[in-house]
Formats: sequence, structure tokens, C-alpha cells
Amino acid sequence: MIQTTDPETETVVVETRDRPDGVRVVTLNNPPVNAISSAMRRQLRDTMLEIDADDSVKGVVLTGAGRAFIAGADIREFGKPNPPGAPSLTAGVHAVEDCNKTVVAAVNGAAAGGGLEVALGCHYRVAGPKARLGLPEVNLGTIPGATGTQRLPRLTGLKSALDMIVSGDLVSAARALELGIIEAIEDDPVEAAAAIALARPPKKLREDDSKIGEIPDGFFDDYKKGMARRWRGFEARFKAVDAVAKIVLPYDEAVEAERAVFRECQGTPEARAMRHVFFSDRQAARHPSIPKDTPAGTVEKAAVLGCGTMGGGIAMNFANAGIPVTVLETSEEALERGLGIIRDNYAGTVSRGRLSQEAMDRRMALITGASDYAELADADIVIEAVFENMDIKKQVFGTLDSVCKDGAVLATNTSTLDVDEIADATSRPEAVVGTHFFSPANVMRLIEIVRGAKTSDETAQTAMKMAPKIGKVGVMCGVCDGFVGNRMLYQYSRQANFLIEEGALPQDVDRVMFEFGLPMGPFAMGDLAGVDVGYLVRQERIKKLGRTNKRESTVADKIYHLGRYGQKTRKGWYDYEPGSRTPKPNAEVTALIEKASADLGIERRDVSDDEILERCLYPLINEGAKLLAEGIAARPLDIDLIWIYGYGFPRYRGGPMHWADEIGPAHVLERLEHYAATRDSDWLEPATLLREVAGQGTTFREWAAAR
Ligand code: 3H9
Repeated sequence: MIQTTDPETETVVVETRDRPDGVRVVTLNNPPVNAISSAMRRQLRDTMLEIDADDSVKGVVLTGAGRAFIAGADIREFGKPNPPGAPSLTAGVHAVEDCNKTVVAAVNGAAAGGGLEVALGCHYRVAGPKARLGLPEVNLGTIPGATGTQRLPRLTGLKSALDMIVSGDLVSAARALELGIIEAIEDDPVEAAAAIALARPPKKLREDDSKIGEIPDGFFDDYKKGMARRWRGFEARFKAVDAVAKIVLPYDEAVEAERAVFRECQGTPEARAMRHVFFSDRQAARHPSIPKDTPAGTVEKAAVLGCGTMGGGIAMNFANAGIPVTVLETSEEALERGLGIIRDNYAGTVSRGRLSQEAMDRRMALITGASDYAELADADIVIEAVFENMDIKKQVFGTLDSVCKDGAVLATNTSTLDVDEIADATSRPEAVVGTHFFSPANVMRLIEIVRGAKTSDETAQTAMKMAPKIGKVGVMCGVCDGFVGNRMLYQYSRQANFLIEEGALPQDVDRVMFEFGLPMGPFAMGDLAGVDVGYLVRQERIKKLGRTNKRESTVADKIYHLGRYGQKTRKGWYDYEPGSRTPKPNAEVTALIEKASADLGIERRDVSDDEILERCLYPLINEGAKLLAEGIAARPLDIDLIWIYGYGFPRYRGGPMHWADEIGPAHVLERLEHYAATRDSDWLEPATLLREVAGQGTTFREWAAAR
């Protein structure tokens, strides 16, 4: 074994081993996932040049150490200057391809981005059964920048390559074989690759255009039209298509063009946001309040209390993950109804071709109905999803306390009630935690994991580790009214309602928020969730907190009293035609809003799009700052993920706190103060932390890093 040490960094990232058959095995080794650092690029190129000149080498196998082949370019180096003398990855890929010995990639694990590009530089590829391959650069707001847009289509044809590049998904080894990316799947890919290296001549993919063929007129424009709805706002994905379209040019020119776009993308707000989300996704699971070595309990058997819309959706997550789940309802009738809704839900997915009948049957078989608490005795976790009423919840938790086994996690799905008060209804408050799922619970990715004052580290850890197992993103927060997401949402909705009293119409506010990138604005959202539901939430809030001296808009209550409950009654803030979810503005609603303004003595005025955007989103950021200062959210990244996965905040903007850092906290503060001075004065108090961060000219990220 020869280890090459990089003279600049003194790290060993490329190891070589000569086999008796004359094959040299080159292993890239940069734990944990062999990201390609500048040192590795240099060593890879130098190693290939050396092999080229060494006649004793009969063939080459390129592989990765540990669990990955290569995870792509080292994302931590993005945005930093290239160290002098470090070659580009494109030069590395070409050094591999130009080698006069046959080079075969033994793809032992993930080959992502630059990792797949290196594999595509090899003359042949063999994969292990667990390998996954893809070009996920668009998930970092950039495009493949080391020949990927020009090479993948030469193996798979244009359509399949575009699908992979635009989705950014990694495909399984089996799918890669179908697509022609690899030659074979082998348990020992190094051995199989060595055999190919000895048996076949080098073959340069860049010289092979056979899979491209004749490109129909308008092919790329049509492809972009087809992705316009799903990928609205994700600019890098559209640029990636344009880069692939360069395939009509001579290879070197096309690669040059690809590289120029890759470089341009590196510095965009989208790329900064997507990198932030990439790292946040991984950091969220390591919450500072849970010591690193805390063990998590097993979750092999779950139970859900209540089989309404929420409980049913929660139960489906467990069944989807292959975890048996018992659902408890008070009456046979309610149980049958709940199970029926779950069955219909799955059947819908089957009929759309997204789930096989066998998979549906397997999942349904994992869901068992129960009407007696005793049947929950052996569950590792019980999630309560009954009516939002403190007395009922306390009673339920008292009963759970008496029947559930020691060590079980007792979770509440409450969205509004005090988790600490619920925990105190048991003799084991350390086992109680909030798991706030978002509706529809089988679809939405987020769970706010609410840690109560007495929740133990083990309980918190079990809930956090459970989330990804059932396909969710778990983000931890503390106890307060509305937790993180809904507390911030309240400020957003409150301003949206003031804006329509002052002169905007629901369709104006909704359009601005949609154009910003949210899936829909607050009024369309109100219609979807139910105007009646919003009304009940407000009533509960008044009961709980009393009427504050802050003014609230009354328009939403008036819409409710007209019986306009939203999509379910086909009229709410908007009208809906039968079978359609497209909101149509309604004259009666406009008149009602105008009258509300007149009753308040407000002279309606033109409200600009900028004002709508700032007054909806800056108060939301302001509330985020308060949550950080109170420690309810531990880090800005937790807030960002809650908003991305729970409310559809555009990922390409990185979440509200990242976005605030991009536009500048000082700017947010200045605008909030401007509105406080020129609009209804009691509407908002800038957060102390916002003032602090703005005053120091720093960002929320820097504030968090300095703690
Ligand atoms: C690119 O390649 C551009 C080129 O086209 C052109 C260049 C010129 N860099 O996900 P995990 C860290 S762009 C730095 O839990 P898994 C990660 O943060 C790149 N760090 O492992 C985590 O750190 P920590 C295109 C990286 O086994 C740790 O490694 N490539 C990188 O579940 C473990 O990660 C991608 O976008 C990286 N490239 O999954 C692939 N990758 O422990 C991104 C990971 O401190 N990576 N880390 O939190 C992945 O999708 C997954 O890591 C992978 C393994 C599927 C590879």
C-alpha cells in the first residue's frame, strides 16, 4: 500500500495498492464519505499521470474507502478560493479518461455529483449492491460542473439523464444497470472491476455520441415547460437543462460552457440557501440540548390514540416504514370510519400508480384497530391525537400512565396545549414529549418535537431518532403557545389581515406570497385549512390568553359568520367551482372587506407589493428572533427547517432566518420601525435580539455561531 501525502495539506487522500495480476487499485479516502477536496483532486491527477507512465501497471481500479465511493466535491470548500496549483475536477476526470491503461470504477457506495463524474471518467463501471448513483448538484443550487451534463446523456440518452440531473435523486444500482450507467452489480465490485480492467481496452465516453441521436426541435424548451410547475423558483435546475443542451457543441466547448454556469451558480442566493439547508438537515438531528452519547429507545411497535384525520395520517407513517401500529378509538364506529379513511387514502395512491396493491395490503396489515387501552401496553411509543382539550388530554395521559410499559414514550400531538401540563398528569413526566405533526400527517415532512421541562434526554433522543425512520424531519423546540411554527404564523396572518383592511385584497396578498415562493398565500391557505377551523383556533386562543390590548382584524370572523368556511363549502375568502381548487375572487367578500375598512374609519389606499411582502414576512422573522432569544428554538437553522418542511417556505430561500441574514437584519429592523411609525402603531414590537444583531451589523447565523 502506498499512501500519497499532499505536500500542502499533509493529508493522505489517495492510497494505491498493486495486485499480483498487475492491476493497481486506487482508493480515495477522505472520511466519512470521500468528498473531493482540493488535495484529493491534485493527488488523483498526479496518481493517474504516474500510472500512465508506469509500464508495470496492467489495469486500474478506482474505488472509495468506507461506505461511499465519492460524495462529490467537498461542499465545505464552496465559495472559497481554489488553492494555488489545485487542478479542477474536470482536469482530474480527463486525467482518468486519458489514462492509457483501462480504468474501471468499483462503485462501492454512493457516487454523487463529482463522484459520479469521476466514475463516468473511468472507462467502465461496476457497482456494489448498495451503491447509489446520481448528480444531486441542483440540490445545492448549482449544476454538475465536471463534465456530468455532457457525459451522463452519452450513457443513458438525453431524457433519462435530464430526469436524473433535474431531480437530483440518486438511483439504485439496479436502476443504474437498467439505464446503462454501470456494467454489472457485484458483491465484490473491486474484484469484478479488476477482471474488466485486464480484459477490455480503454473506452472514452466523450468520443461516443451514439446514445444522443437526432434531437427533435424544441426538445429542451419542452422539457423545461414540463418541469416549470414542480420546480418553480429553483433556477439551477433550469440552468442544468440549458447546460445539457450544449451537447450539440463540440465536447470541449460544451464542457467549458458547463463549467462557466457551475461557477456562476456557486455565488447565487439560491446556492447559499440550498447549502445552508443541506447542512441544517444534518445538524438538526444533533440538538444541543441532548448530550451526544444519549441512547435512543427502540421504536418497533407504535400506537396512535385517535383515528381521525390526524391520527390516521400519523398511523400511516409507521405502517409505511414497516412498523406495526395499533390505533385506538373510543367506539367501533369511529374506528371503522378511521380505518376506512386510511384504506381510501392508500387506494388513491394505488390508483395513481404510485403504490402497488401488495404494498398497500402489507401496510394495512400492519395497522391494528383497538378499543381498549390495555392493547397499548406493549407499545414503545404512543402518540395521542385526540381532541384539543386540556381536560380530555389529561385524562388520556393519566390512563396511558397506568397501562403503558416502563420505558414507553408518551407523546402528544397537541398543536396548542401546554406539554408540561399534560406531562404532569402522569407519574412519569420524563417520558412525555410533544410530537406535533403537520396536516396531512402522512404527507407533510415536519414533526416539531416539543421538549417539555421534564422530558428526559432519552425520551427526546428516541423521538428525534424516530422521525427519519418514519420518513420525517424532526426539529426540536421548547414549550410555548403555538411552539415555533404557529407562533410565527400568527404574526404573518395578523399582518395579512391588517393589509386587507388597509387597502389590499386577499388575491393581492396571496399573489405576492405565491410569487415569493410559498405554495399559496394566507387567504388561500385559510380556505384550505377551513375558515371555521381558523375561527375556532382564535376563540380558543382568546379563552386561553384572554383578550390582549393588541388590536386584531375582525374580517376573518365576519367571513366565518357568513358561513363561508373555505374549500369544503366551495366558498370562503374565495369561491370554488365544483371539483376545482382554483380560488376565484368574490364580490361579496370584497364588499365586506371594504365595509370593514369604512367601519374602522380607515381610508383604503393602494398597498404596494413590497409592503405586502415586508409586512407579512418581517414580523414573522421578528417572532423568530424572539423564539431564539427565549431558547424555544435553539438555533436559526431549526426555525428554517420548521418553515421549509411544515409551511412550504421556499427551500431556495433557505428558510426565514437564513433569508433575513441574506437581506440583512438591519434592513428588516429599519422596515419594521418604518411601519411601526407610519401605520397602526400598536402592531409590532421589534425583538431585542433583532435590534442587537442589526445594531452589531451581524447576522443570526453569526450570533448563533458565537454562542
Ligand atoms: C459537486 O460534486 C460539484 C461537481 O459537479 C463539480 C465540482 C467542480 N462535501 O449525508 P451523510 C458530510 S457538488 C462535504 O449523513 P450518508 C455531511 O455533511 C456535490 N461534506 O452520509 C455529513 O457531515 P456531518 C454533489 C459532505 O452516508 C457527513 O458527510 N454531491 C459531503 O447518509 C455524512 O453525510 C452531493 O450533493 C460533501 N459532498 O449519505 C452529495 N457529502 O457528519 C451530498 C456529505 O458533519 N452528500 N458530507 O453532518 C450526500 O448526499 C450524502 O452524504 C451521501 C452519503 C448520499 C453521499
